[in-house]
Amino acid sequence: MLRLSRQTTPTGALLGASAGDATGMVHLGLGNFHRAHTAVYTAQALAAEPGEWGIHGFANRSHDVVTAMRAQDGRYSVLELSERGRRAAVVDVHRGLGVLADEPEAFVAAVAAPANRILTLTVSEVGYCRSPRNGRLDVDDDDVRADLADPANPRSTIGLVARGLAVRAANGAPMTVLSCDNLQSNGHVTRAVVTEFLHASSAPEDVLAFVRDHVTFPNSMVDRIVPSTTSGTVTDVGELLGVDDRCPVPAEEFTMWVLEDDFAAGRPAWDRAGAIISDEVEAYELVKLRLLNGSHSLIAYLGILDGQGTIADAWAQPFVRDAVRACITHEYLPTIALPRDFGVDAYLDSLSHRWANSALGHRTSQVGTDGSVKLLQRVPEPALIALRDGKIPHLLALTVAGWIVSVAPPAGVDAGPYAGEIREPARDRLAEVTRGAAGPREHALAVLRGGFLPDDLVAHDAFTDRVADLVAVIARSGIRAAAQDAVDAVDNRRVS
Ligand code: CS2
Repeated sequence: MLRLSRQTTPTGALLGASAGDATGMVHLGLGNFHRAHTAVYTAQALAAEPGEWGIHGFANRSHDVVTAMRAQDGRYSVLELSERGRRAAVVDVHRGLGVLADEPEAFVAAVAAPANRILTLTVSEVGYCRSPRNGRLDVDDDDVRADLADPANPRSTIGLVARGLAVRAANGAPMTVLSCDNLQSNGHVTRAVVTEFLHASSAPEDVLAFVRDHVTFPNSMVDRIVPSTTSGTVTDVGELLGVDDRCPVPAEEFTMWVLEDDFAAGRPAWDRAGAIISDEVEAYELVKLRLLNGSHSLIAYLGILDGQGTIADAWAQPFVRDAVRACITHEYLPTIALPRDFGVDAYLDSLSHRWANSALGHRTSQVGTDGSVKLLQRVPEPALIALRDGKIPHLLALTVAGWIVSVAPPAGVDAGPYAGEIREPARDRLAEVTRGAAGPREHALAVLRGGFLPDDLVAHDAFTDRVADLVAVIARSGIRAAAQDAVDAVDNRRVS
């Protein structure tokens, strides 16, 4: 079979339009999410309204996608998987490719180049270099510390973005930095950590003024479930398009993007590609981060501890549905001011369908990955709202307990066959703080007091005790018993 390229792309298989030769955007984080989301919206926007918006994309460390895309004239396909069938189309909007770890100076130069007017980021929650304890720039992180001492040779994401903007300040061309990660107020957060970095590294006043006055950081809510690529993805694309694509991206059909219209130097016509321009982005973010992502984490950890390899298999278990529904009804929904005219019942229905999509093969371990950082966006705020209202958030406590047992099982507890697939950056530190714990309760308390969660949440004994109890129930009687215990307790939630 011929390799995918400009010449071999089948007629009619192009998604939206190709970008022109010039770049207008830089993107950091060339993983599957970007390639099935922002890049797809860009291809469709270019079909609606041409413009110089080719993307110069940088992978963080891995060469795999860059090597494969280079061999395919920058092209790859998106494979949509639903219960109704499969569909593939080719995306062609990347006009420069690089690996950040190999050539950070090329990234800095691309950010500084006036022709590039938007920097988009999908660096995951981990990339924002924030302290789990207070959400500010994590000056205890080794890379951040090194970058603050030598800001001209950065290696952390925020150090690199700050460096790019500092160099750009010399030409003064306005720019937009657009976070496409699952963080509450992702634009505000990005501005805050970049600005903190510039101050802490003693950036000159003209750089600070440039970033303050000429760089915008719109908030955006991004949504599309995008699993990892497998050999099955390559085979499916081969069957559908008749070409050999070595870096296709599987994705669900559903896609959503809500953006604040705060662009310093223009943007592609993403609204004509279905993106929603709104002044209520933060409300959409809350809906998505809690109802989808928070529930997703609960499904993932309950599933992992129940021996379920995929989200669809986990969601098929009645005990998982009961726990997630209780969590949404009693612990997430009461904490959200919904956007105007938002149809919450239809949204919850669509979530249920999306999680049930067994064609996707979305792994519980993928959603369980990076829990120490992802949960911070999902659990502490709603938990604090309940606690301040005198209620114990039992299902949020269960989410944390599930994470602890999945990534750092107490002695004698078997977390099942899928727990080992989870990538967890805090694994070593978790093992360190729990070493020698007298039992599952003490084990859990050691994690809770180990600096992994915000100080103001850990200060609530009602919460830490409940998490510790649930870890003990999981250790003694299994995850189903713990989920039942948490669901039974919701009717009786007052802190005694
Ligand atoms: C998931 C998200 O891995 C996770 O934590 O909750 O990646 C989720 O699939 C996307 O945010 C959906 O938009």
